[in-house]
Amino acid sequence: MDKKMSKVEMQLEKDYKLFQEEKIIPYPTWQYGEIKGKIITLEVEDAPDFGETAYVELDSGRTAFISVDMQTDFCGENGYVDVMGYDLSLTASAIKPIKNVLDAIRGSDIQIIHTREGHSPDLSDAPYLKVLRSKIIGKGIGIGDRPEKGLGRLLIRGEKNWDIIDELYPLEGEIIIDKAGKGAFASSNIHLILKNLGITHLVLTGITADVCVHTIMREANDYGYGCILLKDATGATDQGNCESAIKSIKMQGGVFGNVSDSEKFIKAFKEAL
Ligand code: C5J
Repeated sequence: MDKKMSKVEMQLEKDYKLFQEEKIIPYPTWQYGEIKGKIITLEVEDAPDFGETAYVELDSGRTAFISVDMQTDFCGENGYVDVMGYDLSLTASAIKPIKNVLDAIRGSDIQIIHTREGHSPDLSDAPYLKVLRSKIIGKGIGIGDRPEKGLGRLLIRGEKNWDIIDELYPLEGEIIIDKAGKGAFASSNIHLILKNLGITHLVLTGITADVCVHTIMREANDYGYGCILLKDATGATDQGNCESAIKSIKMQGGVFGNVSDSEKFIKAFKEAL
């Protein structure tokens, strides 16, 4: 005798059929309840397979836009990334697309969240080997040290270089999450905040694509959040790593979520209004 289908199995049949007909990954109202804001239908690339296009539905009232670590230390002169000798233009390229999205969504019901990576002045919350390796690659100037022309101690909370760059500085009402790690779920209160706000989907931007953005996306994906990376609103210390990080999200039909870009997101957001 056939086994009775569970609620999840029945829903999967329905949503699979919808995807076959319309290429839409629907907002799971069966799971989260009625839409709180507006439905945003966002075009995502290379989904489910490379060369194909699909559409992901988001509830604006349950979506968080996350700008990861847009700090001087990661995209400004004499910051951490600069001291390590990397090309700053690769990480700074994310600034304009992030600003464009912020300009479009500020004042809406999408929750804006900024993260900052950093450590306490006595380095007590910094993994020792992380600090040591940074000193080695920085030829004596690593996490906790002050570069000759720098604004303060690298990646130390409260220092000017650790803070978010002026162009993207959070406005009142936007949430700032301080994290001591590359990810955020193990080293900050982000999960509590997202749960308290009823957030189900994350639109990820910021730097660096292959390190903090990817780690947060992987963590969030495992916790069941729907994640979308805006690929032009991210960057890395190495272009090849950035491209690989973006490509790896798209494997297996979207192993860590989906990929779109800032223009598509702004367009979808405006169409939803
Ligand atoms: C790094 C980050 N790359 N924000 N941090 O060390 O990605």
